[in-house]
Amino acid sequence: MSATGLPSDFLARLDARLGPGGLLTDEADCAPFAIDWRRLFPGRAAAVARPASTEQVAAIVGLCREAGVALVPQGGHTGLAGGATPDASGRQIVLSLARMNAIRAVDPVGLTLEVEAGCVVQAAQAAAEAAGRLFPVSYAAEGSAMIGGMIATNSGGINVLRYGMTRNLVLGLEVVLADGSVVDGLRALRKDNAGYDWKQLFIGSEGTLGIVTAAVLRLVPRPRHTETALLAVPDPEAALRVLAAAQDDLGDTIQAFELISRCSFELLERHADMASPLSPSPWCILLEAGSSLSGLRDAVEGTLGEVLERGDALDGVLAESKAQAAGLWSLRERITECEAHQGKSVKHDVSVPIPAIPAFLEAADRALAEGAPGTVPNVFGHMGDGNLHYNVLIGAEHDGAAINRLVHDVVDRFAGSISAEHGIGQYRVDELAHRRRPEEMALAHRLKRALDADGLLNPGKVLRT
Ligand code: 2HG
Ligand code: ZN
Repeated sequence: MSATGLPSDFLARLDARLGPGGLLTDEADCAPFAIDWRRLFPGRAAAVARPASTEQVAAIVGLCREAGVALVPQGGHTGLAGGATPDASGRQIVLSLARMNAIRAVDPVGLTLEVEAGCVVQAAQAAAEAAGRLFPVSYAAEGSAMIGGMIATNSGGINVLRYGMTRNLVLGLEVVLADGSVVDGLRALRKDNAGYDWKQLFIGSEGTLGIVTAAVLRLVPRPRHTETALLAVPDPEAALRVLAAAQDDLGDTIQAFELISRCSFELLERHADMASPLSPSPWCILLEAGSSLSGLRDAVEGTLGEVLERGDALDGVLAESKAQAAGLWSLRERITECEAHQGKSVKHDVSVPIPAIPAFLEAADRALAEGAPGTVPNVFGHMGDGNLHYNVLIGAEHDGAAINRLVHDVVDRFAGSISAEHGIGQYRVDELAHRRRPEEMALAHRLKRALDADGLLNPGKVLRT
């Protein structure tokens, strides 16, 4: 054993297998990989392995297995649940997939894209766009987030109501298992019922069952016309009526329907000097529709006219240009960053049945006012798919874990989920165990044991091991 507590020649063997630049061991070099974006889960890594190929990933997993060393897979380092950072023992290895960033193939007719796990989400979008197609997973962190992390967390984003979660957009996967074997399921097929659909096990498993090294993603036709509108609404009930009107008039051309509270706009004003083009209102909706058929603008204008006339919307703006649409989107996308500048917050990534959103918000606000006076809800999110970020701004005197439980109790009353799109990571690991039925947790532990008997893949994430 060496001073690190790892077998003495272990790091040298990793280094030899990875080649020049493949292994970081210096504490200062490893430090940025050992803490999450929110800086809530500081850890310490024995080393950071940066493989450049699937074979190297398999070799590293094999060496870690022989030495009994745990591995923490990491992508773009944008997760909000501490799912990709090591613990504080200094005995875990971070496996960064960043060097495996190739775009291997684009098929604009078959509508598929094959990429490696370290490809940045925005680069995958750009490759689809260059082929005249759309890769529809989109969120504020897309400029850094990587495909491997997107798949490992089954991430959502702003287009889920039209195109589904990441799970709906993965056709094939290549995975390295805990025993170092490589399972190649990189099939570009729409229909494939030949046996178990095993890839689903790995999507959303946060690197605890296997390491995603490459994927075949589903592309969609790129809508020729896109219309983006910001609407001021008096309350969440009115927002629901706007959603119903948009569903009636615009059908499945609606691709985003985001709810933004007044508090979020205040944070944007304070920390990014960004102002809404509309006069202040308790809530806003950012709506986007897309179609390749003509007539979309008329249809969107019709919907806006109707909801304004009925008083469900108080004010509204329909973007006149791509630049104006991008400006509206940047208001929505910069909320997270402004919330971080504000100070401490307790994040909630919840979903409830869509019609229950107004009652959920009322109940959560009440629970907070009674149970944690002095806190302020900063609510925004993907109303069109039922997923809200009911984040709570807190002071030093507040107990974050208690606020978490308080809000999740309300989520339970509405038969919702405590993790809609960010995953469990370390942040929600106890809450998951507490809230899921024992049979579901027992099944999860059986899957974990079956695929990672020694518990070396991302231990302590999703499940307490
Ligand atoms: C979003 O919807 C992201 O912008 C981040 O999921 C949410 O900061 C958050 O809580
Ligand atoms: Zn979100």
